[in-house]
This record gives sequence, C-alpha cells and structure tokens, in this order.
Amino acid sequence: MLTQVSRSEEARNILIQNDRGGYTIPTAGLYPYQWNWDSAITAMGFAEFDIGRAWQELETLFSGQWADGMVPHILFHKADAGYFPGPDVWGGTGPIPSSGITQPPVAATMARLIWNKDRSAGTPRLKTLWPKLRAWHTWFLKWRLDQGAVCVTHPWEAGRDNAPDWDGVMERIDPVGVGEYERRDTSHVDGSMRPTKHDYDRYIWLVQMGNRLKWDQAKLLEENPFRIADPTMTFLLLRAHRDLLAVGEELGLQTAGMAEEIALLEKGAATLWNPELKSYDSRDAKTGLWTGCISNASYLCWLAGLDSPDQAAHLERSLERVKFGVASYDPTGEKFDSKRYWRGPTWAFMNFLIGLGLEEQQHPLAPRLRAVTREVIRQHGFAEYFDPTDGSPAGGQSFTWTAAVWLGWAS
Ligand code: 2M8
Repeated sequence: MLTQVSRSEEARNILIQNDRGGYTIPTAGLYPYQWNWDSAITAMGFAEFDIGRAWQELETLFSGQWADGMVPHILFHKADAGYFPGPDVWGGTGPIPSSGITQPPVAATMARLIWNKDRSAGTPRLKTLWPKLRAWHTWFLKWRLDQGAVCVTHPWEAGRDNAPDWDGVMERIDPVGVGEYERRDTSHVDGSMRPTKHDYDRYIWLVQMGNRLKWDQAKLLEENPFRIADPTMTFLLLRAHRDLLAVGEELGLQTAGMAEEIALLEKGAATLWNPELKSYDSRDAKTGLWTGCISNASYLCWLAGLDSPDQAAHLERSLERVKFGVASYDPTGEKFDSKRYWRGPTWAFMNFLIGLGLEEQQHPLAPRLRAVTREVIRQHGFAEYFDPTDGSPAGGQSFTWTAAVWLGWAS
C-alpha cells in the first residue's frame, strides 16, 4: 500500500516536472517538445488532480492546428538542440513550428473522459474545442481513407515507429540523397533499444519529401510510397468519432453527417481483418498486400466498439506467453524483439487503451490487463516502455504518459 501511495505521488510529480507551461513534454532530454497523442493521454492524467490543467493541455495542442484541420504530431514551442529532426528539417506550415504529419486522434476520447469527470468545468471548454476536433477528424476523412480504413504516411504517424508492419514498404524505399545527419535519440538512451540507422534514413527521407512538397496532401498522395491502412489510426479515429458525436449531441451542436462517417469507418475497420491470420492487420494501400502483423494496435478493436473472439484468442495467447502486458508485436512471431521499441515491448498507455475497450465490453480479459499494467509500474516505475518478458524498464525514464496512465487507470 505504501508503494502505491508513493507511486501516485511520484506520478503527479512527473506530470508537474514535465510541464513546460501549458503543455507537457513526454520526458526531459529525449523528447523536449509537445507530442500529440502523449498530450491527450497526459490530459487524462492531469484530470485526476487539476481539471483546468487537463483542458489546457488539449487547448495548447490545438493551438498548433493547421488551416486544413491537421493537428501535427510534434509542436516545437521552444527550440531544443537535443532532438532530431527539428523544425527546420520538417518545415511545417502551421501557426506554430511543427512537424508535417499527425498522430492517432485520441484527443476526443480523452476530452470526453475529462468532461465526464466534471461537466460544469468542462462544458464551455469542450464547446470551444469541439469544432477543432471535428475539423481534424474531417481532415482524416478527406485525405487518409483507403476503403474506409485510415492510412498512415510515415511510421511516426502511427506512433508505432519501428513496428514490423512497416518493414516491407521501408525495404522498398531507397533513401537516396538523404545526406548526413546526427541522431540525438541514441545519445539519451541505449541505441540497441531504438530504431536502426536503416529505419532512420527512411524516416528522414520521408520528412525531406514532405518538406519539399510543402506538406501538400494531394501531391503526397501521388508521390509518397508509404501509405498503409493501419489499425491504430482506424480504430482510434472510429472511437474518437463516436465520442465526438455523442458529446456533440449532448451539447446540441451541429452533428449532421457524422453517423454516416462512422458507418464508413466501421466498414473500413472490417477491411483490416486478415482472414488467414485471423487478426486485424495493416494493409499496404499501394499494393493491397497484408503486412502480416499481429500488433498491440490489433487489440484496439474493442475500444472502437468491435468484438472479435478470434482477436481475443490471440490476446489471451500473448498474455500467457509474456507476463507483463500486451506485447507490441506477437511474442511468438519471428520478428519479436522484447527490448526494441515497437517490435515487442509493452507500453502502459496502449494497455490502457486496449483495457478501456475490454472493460466497456465487460470482456473477461479486462481485469487481467489492468492488473498486469499496475504490477509492472508498481515494480519498475514510470519507464517509457517495458520488456514484456521480465518487466524490465526501458527507454526514457519519468515518462509522462506512463505516469498519467497510473493516475487515471492503473493504480
Ligand atoms: C516515439 O516517437 C518519436 C517520433 O515521433 C521518436 O521516437 O522520436 C513513439 O513512441 C511515439 O508514439 C511517441 O508519441 C513519441 C513520444 O513519446 O515517441
């Protein structure tokens, strides 16, 4: 019990220490800026002890929204030489220096959770935020659909940077002309637990292409070889759009067309079912080929309101095989690597998103997932991610969204 109390204090302190005045960085050193989905999860954590600060986190995120509705994956509020690639490499075209890609849209889902904690404090703020959320979702629907499933155009956009899902298309990219650059991530954390140089050359090549095309979505649609219909984006947008509609109806806002959009996304989600794998999978939108990956994003189906006994069988098998949470990649798969970032490790915030979906559907696996997430944080603290085979902490320490998940869900 003593550990639990002090872990909660520690978690609050992490949020406070990583607060840079209206926005929170994921961890000092490694990630010195505001990241999109980190901030949304962080807002949920702040809501446990400072509801005003929770809304402010989301408001600051949307202060970087582009004219076309896109909300960038990184906002570079204050320059920091400790991170690469910085604002100049990206050449973002929004009101605040930013990256040129987005991240999974969890903000509406977190906003609804925060609103439900205190409606009188939240209603005016949510009313202001709602049209901005709507504009962001509309941007996805306009530019990113493939048969109704939502595509990513860069591995960083899915937030699952070096997931095996991207291996095939990354192999086909020849990062010609990418030039010399200095990575900063490996000066903060162990390089053997990070993406490789092969990955980084391609990440930077894709960024340079976007910058050259001034992030014009129509041009990128033609030129960018990286376009993958992805369960992370598809399930999270479907869920977020359901939340946005529900809130909009309660607040008496203009929700025309949203039910049809949800139906389209539901159809899209169904197209991500790989019958051979008996799992939700990513699909290369350029070739139509499956990537053949059971990832932690495959288990976001419940959060999107979809049930699947076959998917649950994979989850149960995974939780039997590794004891410390949902592995980011199938632990029996040949590419499983328990310490290398999104190729195996478990992430507390992903366990939370998966667990929330399971809990809402009263799924029998739900209590187990919450318990293992609690245990790994209780034993090993607020690491960026954990080796799911033994729970050992990895990546950045004093990590904001891990602390937020402890406060809002796992403790
Ligand atoms: C990781 O991604 C960044 C690039 O966006 C990086 O490695 O430099 C991912 O885990 C991503 O999901 C996360 O939002 C970000 C900050 O925690 O780090």
